[in-house]
This record gives sequence, structure tokens and C-alpha cells, in this order.
Amino acid sequence: MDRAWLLKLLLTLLALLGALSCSSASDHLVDASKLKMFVDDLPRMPTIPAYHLSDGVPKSVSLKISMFKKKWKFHRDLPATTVYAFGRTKETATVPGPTIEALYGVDTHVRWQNRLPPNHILPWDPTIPTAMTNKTRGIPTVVHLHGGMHEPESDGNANAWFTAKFNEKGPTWTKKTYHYPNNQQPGTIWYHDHAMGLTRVNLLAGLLGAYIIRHPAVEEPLGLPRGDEFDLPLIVFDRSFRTDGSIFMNSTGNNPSIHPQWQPEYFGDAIIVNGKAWPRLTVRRRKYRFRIINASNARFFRFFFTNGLTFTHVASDSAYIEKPVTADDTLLGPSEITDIIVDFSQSKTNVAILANDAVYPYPSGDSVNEANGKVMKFIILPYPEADTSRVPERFLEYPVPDLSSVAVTRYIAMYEYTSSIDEPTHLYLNGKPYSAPVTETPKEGSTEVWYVINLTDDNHPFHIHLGLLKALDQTKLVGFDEFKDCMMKIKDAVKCHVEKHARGNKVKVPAHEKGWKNVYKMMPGYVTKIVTRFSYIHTNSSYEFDATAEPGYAYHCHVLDHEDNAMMRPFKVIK
Ligand SMILES: *[C@@H]1O[C@H](CO)[C@@H](O)[C@H](O)[C@H]1NC(C)=O
Ligand SMILES: *[C@@H]1O[C@H](CO)[C@@H](O)[C@H](O)[C@H]1NC(C)=O
Ligand SMILES: *[C@@H]1O[C@H](CO)[C@@H](O)[C@H](O)[C@H]1NC(C)=O
Ligand SMILES: *[C@@H]1O[C@H](CO)[C@@H](O)[C@H](O)[C@H]1NC(C)=O
Ligand SMILES: CC(=O)N[C@H]1CO[C@H](CO)[C@@H](O)[C@@H]1O
Ligand SMILES: [Cu+2]
Repeated sequence: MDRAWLLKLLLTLLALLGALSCSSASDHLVDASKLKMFVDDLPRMPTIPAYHLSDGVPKSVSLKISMFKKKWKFHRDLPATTVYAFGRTKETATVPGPTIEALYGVDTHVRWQNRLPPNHILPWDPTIPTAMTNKTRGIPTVVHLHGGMHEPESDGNANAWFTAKFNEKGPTWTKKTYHYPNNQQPGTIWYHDHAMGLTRVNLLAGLLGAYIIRHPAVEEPLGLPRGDEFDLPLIVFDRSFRTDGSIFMNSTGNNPSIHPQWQPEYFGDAIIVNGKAWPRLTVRRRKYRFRIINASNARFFRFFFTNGLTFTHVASDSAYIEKPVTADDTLLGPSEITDIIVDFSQSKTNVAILANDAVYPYPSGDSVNEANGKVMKFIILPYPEADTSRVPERFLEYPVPDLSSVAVTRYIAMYEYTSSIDEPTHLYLNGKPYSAPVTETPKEGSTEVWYVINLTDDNHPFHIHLGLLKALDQTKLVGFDEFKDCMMKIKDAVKCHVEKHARGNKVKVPAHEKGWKNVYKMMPGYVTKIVTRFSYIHTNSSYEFDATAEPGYAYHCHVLDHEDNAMMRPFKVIK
């Protein structure tokens, strides 16, 4: 036998053994730093065109997309992982799910179908408010289109869950087929599970995917890179694995006597892009558009290129910003979307590593390590390329809110409660559980100012359904302990004199995050002033659907582990 070949085999086996070394007796975990990076190609998720322009523009498109339990390879050297995947068939289902392409003004109707067998593949906790009980036979799921503007019945209300074949349904379930009118501003949004108390585990299992709304008449004149090759979603999340390939989620809670399983934040060491750990992509020397979606449960990312390449921001979350903002790095919170142009013709090297240096939990946690500090690798072809795409001086402008006409101001305070051992037990907004009656009732078409007060040590990405938000400023709270004591007692920002405390230093909103957003990162110890808007921003017209219908909408923290326990509140739009 060829000795070189034998040696190679031996080395491969050793590397494999190293990668599969255990770090605890009960759970044999993969040491992510031993997995070889950049060995898998970046997958292109299948796209489901919700329209076929060659056939003329349809009036509407109907789709059936199911959730399947199947196996998925996250890395060349990892055994296949059991996941929950979206797809039209089990064979074609992927993690993340297919990218749904929608056309402005063309309705998309989706029959989301649950085909998941009983017994969740991940630990779930019966002691937090959850859809799953001892009596539930299937896996409760419900799909929320994050950033979508649509009727409440199609919003994926946390209690509108259903199990396989719609056998069991939650108390606010109303319909099988969801309707997305796609009448909003063009941009990138995403769909994901939203079932009560199961969002963190259902997403961890794989139930998420991108959704792009295109408005060719408005977007094509911008001249940005387009087409499947040069305009692609990158869906990023972190995961840990056991040596048998299964997803590792700690099944012991941080307060096991109160919550046997629930942990306040999930972090994994392997960084996954479009379903592969640290993938690689060969690119041409030209501009590309990347729509990066942060689908982590709790990990923040600060992306930068190791070879000095920069990002030019085009949009943040679902809306274009007014003009390009070029930066060396970009910080993305859970569920945030950044839409950027990278010009590889500017690269002095033929390889660029996309890296991450955000501490976790953000902003006061551990430093990144060799594994979670890398994201993916771009291999840049050496020869120059003609590039007809461009970055225009201006993108799209949407009306600026008129703050003098704002009728309603609200205070939203974020609370974290801890046990006698000083470990988090649950988190609430305004000190109230999700099940308490609605307290926020914005008027359709109105603009409101919300002051979001973070009374915790963590940065919470604040997300609102239906509406859009614009961050104005963040002000440090002085005399914080006194203010917090008062808030813990009486839960009333006005009576606790928030205006007297909100006079510390101000932190500016970064230029690329000044546009209309779906999520904003709330700094701990600060009060963040946001404008919320409950109408279309591109036409300033009200919704053509009945936004006042049951079961209403929700706003919540997008750290999924917080949302589930239960940093989420309902809100109702009124006429
Ligand atoms: C559910 O089952 C567990 C374990 O069998 C049991 O401890 C718990 O009391 C049950 N809960 C309910 C609400 O029946
Ligand atoms: C799981 O969580 C428990 C409680 O926080 C902790 O003691 C234990 O070390 C964790 N296990 C692993 C493998 O991280
Ligand atoms: C992703 O989102 C999580 C949760 O909000 C956040 O902690 C993390 O920093 C985000 N990462 C990136 C790259 O945006
Ligand atoms: C948008 O509509 C609101 C109320 O519907 C109105 O107060 C505001 O002036 C309008 N803004 C613009 C720019 O048209
Ligand atoms: C209410 C509040 O602000 N709590 C925390 C906010 O963040 C700061 C800085 O991390 C902490 O010191 C506060 O305790
Ligand atoms: Cu949170």
C-alpha cells in the first residue's frame, strides 16, 4: 500500500478523533475549534419564486410549505444532524428553509403545514408559558413573517399554533392559509417559528428562512448588483453539536428547581452560514449584495473582514436607507438584518475572511474564541472583471416622522427577575406576563414615541410586529439604582421620574441604523427613544387589511430565550 496514502488516512483519523473529543461526561460535545473551517461550499438555498414574470405578473401566488423532521449535514466532518426543516417536499427541505421571493403588490398565500412527528428533538420546559403540555401529542408550531405587514390572523400569533394535520390548535388559531399582501416597501424579511414558549427550540431545530420582497420598478434603477449570483441572502446562526451530530442544547436549567430546562441565553461555538459551518464561497472581482440575517438565539455578531475590505450599507432590516454608509464593521443583534454591498475588486488579496469579534452575551460577556470568531471565507478570483452594477449616491427616501404631531408617548421597561442564587428566572416587559390584558393600543396610521428602558444587564433587541420603528437616541440613566428600585416596586416610569434620570450621556444612533427598522438593540442602563409607525412608509397610506382584527400583534425581545419566558407583550391596533 502507498505509504503517503496511509499516512494521510492516519492523519485524517487523528483529526477526526480530535474534533470529536468530549468536554463533559454526560454530553459528548464536539470541540468546535477542532473542526476544519472553510471546507464546505456555501449553499444557495432553494428559492420559491412566488411569481413567474415570464408568464406575466400574476394576481396572486399560492404555496404549500411544510415542516419536516430530517437529517442535515452542517459540516463535512460532522455526522448528519436531526433537524426540523422547511420545504415543499421532505427531500428538498433545507436549513435554513427556501428563500421565498415575493413581488410588490402580488399577494402570497402560504399554507404552512406541520408534518413533525411527536417528541421534540430538543429539551423544552413545561414551567414557562408554553404551547406544549403533557397532553400535547404533536409539536406545536406557527409561522411568523418577521418584518411583514399583514393581517393579525396571518401574523403567527404565539397562541395560534398547530400540530401535525392541524390535529391540535392553540386558543387564537384562526386559519390554515396565511395571506401576505406584499404591499410594503421592498426589502429583506424572514419567516420563523413563533409558538408560545417554543420559539427558541423550534428555531434552534431549523425552522427559519428568508423572504425577499422585490419592487423592480423602484429597485432596478438603483443599479445595485442583482440576480441569483450577485445578490444573495446569508443566514447566520450559532450551534453546538454532540459527537453523534445532534444539536446540543443544555437540558439543565440555570435554576433547575424553578425551571428544569430553561436557560437565559443559548450560545453555540460553531458559526453556521446558510446551513454550513464556516463555509467558503468563490467570488468574482466585482460587487456583491449580501442580505445578512442574524438568526441566532442570543449571539450578537460584529462582522469585519480580516483583509480590510469594507461594507457599504444599503438597507437595515426591511427598509432601504437614504444613502450609502460605508463602514469597516457592522454589529448585528439577533434577528437583525443588514443589507450590504461588498466590492471584491477592492481586495488586495485573493482571500478574505469574514470574522466576528462581538463578546457574548453582548455587551459584557466573554470574548470570542478561534471558533466563533470566524464566519466564512471568500476566495476571490484573481482576474479583474467588468462590473456594470453600481452604488448610487442615494437609495430610497421615506417620509420623516413629524414628531410635533405625536399624540401618544409610551414607556416600555425591560425587567429581569432573579432567584435567590442570583440566576435569571424570567424576564418581563413592563413587569407583566404575556397573558396580562393588552396595554398598548396604537391607532392605525399613527406615529407614537416609545421610550424603551432597559433595567437589565443585557442588550435586548427590541422587535415590533406590523409596525416599523426608528431609533432617535439613547440616553444613559443617572441614579440608576434608585430608579430601578422604584421601577421594581411600582412599575411606572412617569411616577419614578424617568425624565430626571434620563440625563446621562447620549449615544448616537449609527448612520446605517437611522432608517426604518424592525428591531433595535436596547443598551443596558439606557433609555432609548424610538418612533413607531403603524402605516406603510413608502406611501404613507394605511393598511388595506383590517389591522384591528383578533388576535392582534405582539412586541418582544428577540433574544429567543427571553421571548419564550416571557419578554413579550400583545398589542392591538385600533381605528
Ligand atoms: C407533566 O408530566 C410531568 C412528568 O411526568 C409531571 O411532573 C407534571 O406534573 C405533569 N404536569 C401536568 C400539568 O400534568
Ligand atoms: C448545563 O447547565 C448547567 C446549569 O447551568 C451547568 O452546570 C452545566 O455545566 C451545563 N453543561 C454544559 C455541558 O454546558
Ligand atoms: C445575532 O443576534 C443575536 C441575538 O440578538 C445577537 O446577540 C448577535 O450579536 C447577533 N449577531 C449578529 C452577527 O448580528
Ligand atoms: C403621513 O400621514 C400622517 C397621518 O396619516 C400625517 O400626519 C403625516 O403628515 C403624513 N406625512 C407625510 C409626509 O405625508
Ligand atoms: C437598569 C439598568 O440599566 N440595568 C443595567 C443596565 O446596564 C448597566 C451597564 O451594563 C448595568 O450596570 C445596569 O445594572
Ligand atoms: Cu432580551
